[in-house]
Amino acid sequence: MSLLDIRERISNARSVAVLTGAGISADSGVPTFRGTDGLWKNFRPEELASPDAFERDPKLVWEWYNWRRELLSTKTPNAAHEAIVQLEKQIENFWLITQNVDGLHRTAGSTNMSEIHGNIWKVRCTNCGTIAPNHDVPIDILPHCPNCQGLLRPHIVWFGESLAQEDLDASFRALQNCEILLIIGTSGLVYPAASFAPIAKEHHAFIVELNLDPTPNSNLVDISFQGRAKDLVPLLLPS
Ligand code: BJW
Ligand code: ZN
Repeated sequence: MSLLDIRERISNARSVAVLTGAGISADSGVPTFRGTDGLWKNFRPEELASPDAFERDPKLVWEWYNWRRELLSTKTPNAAHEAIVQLEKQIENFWLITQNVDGLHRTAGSTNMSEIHGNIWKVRCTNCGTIAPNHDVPIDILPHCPNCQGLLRPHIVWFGESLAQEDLDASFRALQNCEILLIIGTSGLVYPAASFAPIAKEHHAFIVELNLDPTPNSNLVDISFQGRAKDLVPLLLPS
């Protein structure tokens, strides 16, 4: 089966879900998590993206986020992000589930979406829970809540933390109802997103994976294409 066949299937589908990971933003120059260019000062992301790390050393964790915010502020969506916006416009029932916190899907114009791991351009008060947009580059370290002076943290889901129930509900709804699931640029290692392909399969979705390399999902999906997201995703757009 070729990409052209998949395009044909998509053009006839009434419901499509898309799951994206860091690979889609790699084509915009954003480092992936498990690639070596994702390292900062020799820390692995797993060492910094946790509530324990923030409790131990909030300044260090905020410095890491400042490094990433600075880098991201120079990046723009690529052809793959843009193709997904077009899919949303053309498919009757469309839902994008992204693990990315970089906000590039939103910048590109996607709206029917769940950012299941949060967004690096939002902050949350550790005291009163208020969530607010924040685009400061760099952000003042340590940032405090204008309402209650509590310490602000990134509005991001760290390891060991639960995803927002409304994001899980919207994701499960999309996975259970889609005719086609596209999985783009994720290593498929992090839960609960790692269980999304099996859920869609149980509900008889046709699953297509697009990734530079094979992943744990490759054996489960109906078809897997190897290549760059920015080259492959635009080829799936119904003409
Ligand atoms: C290209 C490309 C190009 C490159 N084109 N492709 C069940 C079993 C075992 C463990 C658990 C479990 N349930 C929960 C856990 C614990 C944990 C977990 O999954 N651990 C695993 C590592 C085993 N999960 C959690 O803690 C989650 N919480 C949760 O489940 O709560 C309930 C609970 C808690 C505890 C126990 C049990 C239940 C929360 C997970 C939140 C993860 N958040 C992160 C960090 C955010 C920090 C930040 O950004 O600031 O989100 S982890 C990190 O990985 C980030 C990403 O969104 C996520 C996924 O990574 P992704 O996107 O797949 O990137 P990479 O780098 O891994 O892969 C890139 C891919 O792109 C590669 O495949 C490349 O080939 C490809 N690629 N260039 C196309 N140009
Ligand atoms: Zn507050």
